[in-house]
Amino acid sequence: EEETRSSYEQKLQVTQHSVSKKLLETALAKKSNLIASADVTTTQELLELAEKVGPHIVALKTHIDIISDFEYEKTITPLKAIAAKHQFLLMEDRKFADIGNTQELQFTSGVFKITNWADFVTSQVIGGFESLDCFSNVGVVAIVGMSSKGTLTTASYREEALKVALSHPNVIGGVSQNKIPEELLLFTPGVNLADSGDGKGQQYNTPEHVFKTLHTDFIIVGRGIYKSNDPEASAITYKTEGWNAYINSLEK
Ligand code: 5IU
Repeated sequence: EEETRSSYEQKLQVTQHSVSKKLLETALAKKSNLIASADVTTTQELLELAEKVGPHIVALKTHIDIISDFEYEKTITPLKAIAAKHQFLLMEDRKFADIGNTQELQFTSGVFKITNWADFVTSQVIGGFESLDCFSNVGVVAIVGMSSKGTLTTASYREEALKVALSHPNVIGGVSQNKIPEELLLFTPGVNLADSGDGKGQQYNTPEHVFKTLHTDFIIVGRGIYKSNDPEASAITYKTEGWNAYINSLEK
């Protein structure tokens, strides 16, 4: 028998973090739990994708270090404007994995200056509790489990990772392919309606599966959207599938 899950409204009532609140409010306003992963390599592709999918997503997930022509003013300034116009958050998938001092430098310095524009970032928790202290002005999504074949995020690793995530005030949620405690938001990548893998270790599930069995809160879709001939139409499809799967997951 399936257990019930908390709704976005219920999570909104108990959450303390301003970024969780924004995510949940945006989800309810747009009837969307979709995060588009913008794994494109030029500023033009990034901005075009953001403009097309913007109305349908709660957040755009970036890997800002793969943009080959990155320039703060040319890349970030217009991206922030598109995010404000279409009301979505910026999630930098940096997956920090170092000691606190180095993570702080990676977060604030270099050309990307992530601290100035990201609403939330992903981080490994392998550096321990204090390594996350530097992210006090954003939300942190802790990497609890990975979607790739042969990942080392075993059940015992995930259990320890969750202890760090649950105890740190900057952490709003986790990335995982398994259920996590309800007080954290669950973000699930590895979602694709057409493929079961990519030949490079990625493993895909459907929105239906991740909402029903994992009680996920947000699906993360990359190639299913940006590789499609019509990214906007695909975003609408994933938004609709994701929302229907969420509604179904509320029923016992
Ligand atoms: N991503 C995963 N799996 C993980 C984690 C992150 O796929 O376990 I942690 C990222 C990698 C990529 C996006 O940026 O999510 C998924 O893209 P595709 O939908 O194109 O596979």
